[in-house]
Amino acid sequence: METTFIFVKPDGVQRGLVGQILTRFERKGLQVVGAKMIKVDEELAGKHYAEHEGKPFYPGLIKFVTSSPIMAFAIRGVDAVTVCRKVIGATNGRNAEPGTIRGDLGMSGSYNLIHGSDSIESANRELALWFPEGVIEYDKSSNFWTYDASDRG
Ligand code: IDP
Ligand code: MG
Repeated sequence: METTFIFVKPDGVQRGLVGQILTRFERKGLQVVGAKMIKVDEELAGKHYAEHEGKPFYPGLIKFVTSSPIMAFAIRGVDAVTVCRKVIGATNGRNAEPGTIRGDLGMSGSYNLIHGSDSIESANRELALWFPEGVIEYDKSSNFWTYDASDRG
């Protein structure tokens, strides 16, 4: 099992899409192990997006994610990092495949509804940053029918 970090960006919250977006992960069979609404400050936004500092879109990105509340989630499952990135889709909603969150719900490359960790290392770093209190540990009974225990997948 992996745990990854996602957040619904201000555009997703303002457009009333949090429920629809979370449903994508729930119906896939993933487990929510953390959830909270946050009004992000510049310090947190800067730490989260440190890899993009210096890029032309960075100032706009920080302004965007601090402009209005976000909804943060910790999501768990087998290969959760890769699976969530696939569910989310390509960065620009106009290029993202139909069936993905960005492909179905978005038209922008910056207001693209949702963030998802891009590697296990990023997930661990981002979870420590956004959920310093840790995630919620509990058994999800439906995992029994979500995964075939005999093939470890
Ligand atoms: P990702 O969210 O698909 O991982 P990244 O390349 O990590 O995409 O970029 C982080 C975020 O920065 C994007 O989700 C998007 O909101 C914004 N962004 C990325 N590239 C551009 C761009 O070229 N113009 C404007 N905003 C961008
Ligand atoms: Mg990224």
